[in-house]
Amino acid sequence: MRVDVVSIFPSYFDGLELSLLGKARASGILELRVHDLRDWTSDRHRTVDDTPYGGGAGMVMKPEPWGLALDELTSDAGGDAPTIIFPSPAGEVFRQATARQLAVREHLIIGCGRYEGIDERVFEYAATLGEVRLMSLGDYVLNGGEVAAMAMIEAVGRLIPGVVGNPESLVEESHEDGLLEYPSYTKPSTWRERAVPDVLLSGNHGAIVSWRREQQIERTRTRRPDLLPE
Ligand code: 6GU
Repeated sequence: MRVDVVSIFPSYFDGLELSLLGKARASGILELRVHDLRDWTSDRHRTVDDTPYGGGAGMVMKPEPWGLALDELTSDAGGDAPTIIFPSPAGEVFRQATARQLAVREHLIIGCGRYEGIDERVFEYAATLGEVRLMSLGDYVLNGGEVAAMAMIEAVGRLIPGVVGNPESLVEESHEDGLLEYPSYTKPSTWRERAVPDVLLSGNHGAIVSWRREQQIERTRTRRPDLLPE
């Protein structure tokens, strides 16, 4: 998979050189390229923003650098049209199901906005070049798309075959089956007067499977009732 990220703070993405995603990049499973939006400006100050038409607080990202960036990053016309993601608190919520959809795409482009947002015409123009999706991490406000983009890249990247060493560890996770994950324990069997639940030491595999399932349901009911059917 190829992922192009466009940002005015490319060094945010340095962290994606670490750990599993870093290995996936080194091995070529994931081709992640981070670009500086200012490379597509032509004025002396490398300007990417301007005041909003109609007035109001803050600045809006100018369309011209975004247009040139999108043209360049979509110009090698081979394969399917890319999916173009704009992290935005005004977008649809990014979920595990979203990550699964995106993990089978050949080419993702992620455009990170700052300030009060990007000129609306950029989204219309991007829709002529690929499938556009505005995506939010949840109902709170970040200063820009970078942190959200990193979360999305990690959630999608780990679903690409070969990125996570043991594919079984992908199925037994929170959100993969619509429930929260069951609690985990390791040695010692008693720590600071707290014992590991007996069932996990019983060797009774069937009992362990049902206990874990009950735990998943109970945790989901108390912590995330919104995930359960009516
Ligand atoms: Cl994707 N962007 C910003 N700026 N804030 C957010 C968000 C995205 N998701 C949640 N809050």
